[in-house]
Amino acid sequence: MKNNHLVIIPTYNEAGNILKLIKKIFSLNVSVDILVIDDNSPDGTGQLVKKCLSKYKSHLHLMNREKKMGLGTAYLSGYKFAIENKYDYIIGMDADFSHDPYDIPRFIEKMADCDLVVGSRYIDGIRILNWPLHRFLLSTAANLYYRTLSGVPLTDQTTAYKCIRREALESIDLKHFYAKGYSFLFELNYKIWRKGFKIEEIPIIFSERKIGKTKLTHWILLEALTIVWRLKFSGFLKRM
Ligand SMILES: Nc1nc2c(ncn2[C@@H]2O[C@H](COP(=O)(O)OP(=O)(O)O)[C@@H](O)[C@H]2O)c(=O)[nH]1
Ligand SMILES: [Mg+2]
Repeated sequence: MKNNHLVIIPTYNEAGNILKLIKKIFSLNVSVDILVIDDNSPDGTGQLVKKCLSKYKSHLHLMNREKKMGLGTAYLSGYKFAIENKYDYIIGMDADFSHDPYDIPRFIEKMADCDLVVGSRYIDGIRILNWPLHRFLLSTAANLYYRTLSGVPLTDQTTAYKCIRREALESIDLKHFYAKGYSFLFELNYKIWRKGFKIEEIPIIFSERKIGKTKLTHWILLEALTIVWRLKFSGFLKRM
């Protein structure tokens, strides 16, 4: 029988991390299922997960997509799966251990009175380990930019570690998202906030990956710069 909550993990070239992460999550004292969304990683991440599907039976799922299509579209496919399979809470996290799996129970606990819980690296101080300075500056600038322009009251607008109630996901149109890449993370917060759902943050520690490489590209950064204007402009057109 399936569990009530689902953890979505998008992967691209995470062969050194994914099985360890799956094992760690299933060893926690929480009942969650896992969905890995792999974009045909050349390093064989998808095949590794496929081999251990039978071990975890109905609690581990794998979605294989034919090519790299961006983090945002991976999450959208995962959310559709979660809605179809009636999971209550849907947690998103990176595959590279930047997000500590031990935080999962804290997200679930906080969800008792929230619709979206966001893991923030920036409430009550800064909790980032081993990030190069340019990544930190980029993240800080992106947060300031998004908060000032959009009004979304979060200290961390771009974190992927978050937990959403299924009803909140069902209320937004998953077919119409502008962002394909990392800025999807902001677009989702923005849309849920605009619907008036209750959003809270919990502090998390983010540690830079030890295995594998980042997939952040200049294209993703360009999309991140324009997304807030596209959302604001579409809202303006709807009001006309
Ligand atoms: N399925 C899928 N996963 C992706 C894609 N891009 C990034 N990821 C995953 O998204 C997570 C965050 O990516 P990462 O490279 O660690 O970004 P960073 O932490 O910002 O440097 C990791 O689990 C990646 O494997 C993509 O295009 N498709
Ligand atoms: Mg990472």
